[in-house]
Amino acid sequence: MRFFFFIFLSWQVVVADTLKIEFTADDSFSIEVANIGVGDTTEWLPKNEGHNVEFLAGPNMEALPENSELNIRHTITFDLPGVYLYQCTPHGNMGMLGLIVVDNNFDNLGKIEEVELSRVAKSVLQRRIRVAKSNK
Ligand SMILES: [Cu+2]
Repeated sequence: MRFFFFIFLSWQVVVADTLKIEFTADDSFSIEVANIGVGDTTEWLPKNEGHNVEFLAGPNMEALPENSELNIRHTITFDLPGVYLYQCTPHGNMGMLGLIVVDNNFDNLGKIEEVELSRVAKSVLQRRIRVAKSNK
């Protein structure tokens, strides 16, 4: 389900979305690649146990979004355009990772591809990147 918040700025209307992503029973995120806009929020829901959200890279490497503890609801609002890579800490090596692309901005893709990952996770990441680009 999506919630819309309307903000009226003199003559234009900005719509901020909340995207809900669940931890699935088969150790994955229900939405693996999310293309969102600046100011949109992503909310991870602990529908299944044993998972969390850990950010590995983003457009500002000095200030990545917060990680979450296991089994809790987690909400992040994305104000900076770019690509964000996150994983589930216990299952990242098995490829439980996701991408958030804010504003279709791929400027920091090089940094994303430099993140050290297991072989499985690396190939999963390459698939996610292809999907992200095709969603553009
Ligand atoms: Cu997990």
